[in-house]
Amino acid sequence: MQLYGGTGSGHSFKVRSFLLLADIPHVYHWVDLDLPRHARRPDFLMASKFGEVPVLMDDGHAMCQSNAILMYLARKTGQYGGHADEWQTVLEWLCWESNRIGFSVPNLRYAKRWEPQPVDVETYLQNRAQADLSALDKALSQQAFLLPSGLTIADLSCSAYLFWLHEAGLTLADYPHVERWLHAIRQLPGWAHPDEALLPTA
Ligand SMILES: N[C@@H](CCC(=O)N[C@@H](CS)C(=O)NCC(=O)O)C(=O)O
Repeated sequence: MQLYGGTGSGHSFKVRSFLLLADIPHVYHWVDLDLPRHARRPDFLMASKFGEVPVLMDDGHAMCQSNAILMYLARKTGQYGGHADEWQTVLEWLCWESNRIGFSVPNLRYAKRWEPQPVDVETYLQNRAQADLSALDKALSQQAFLLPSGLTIADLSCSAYLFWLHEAGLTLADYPHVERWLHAIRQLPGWAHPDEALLPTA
């Protein structure tokens, strides 16, 4: 397998962390997201339907959209998909992520770190991120991971941007169950922080 990803991209990190934790041999191709879209590496331009990272190449097929890729990997490898009767709940979390924590936290981080937004916009994003973190904290107060059986792609998806939460101006101490959950994920064999996992490889 080959993965195209970029520095600072939590969407890329979801897939990279799956491959690292599951110990799946793959080649990581770093894409320079600071370049204008048309100037990015030609193999990536060919493979990327929407011009975004991540893109996973497997058996000659190019796949995009991080949560769809996670579903593909879980089904293909039999890892991190949870029990069969948990699959519907896994999908619920993936859909929730794309519209909630995967929207609020990355956009707030982007505003705080790279491109300041009008105060009203930042307030909107901050309120939304806080609500999303509270929802996660509540779910995680009941069990160690989002699904009873243990780590699944729901956890990899929902946690991806939270390893940079401080860059969004928020503090994990306000969400103790989320903090404990992220700590547990960090301890898993093969896990690497996104700042390291998404760097160009030699
Ligand atoms: N919905 C997509 C979002 C992917 C996305 O937003 N990728 C960003 C990096 S995090 C990107 O490629 N940005 C560069 C660009 O749009 O030019 C997914 O889940 O994979």
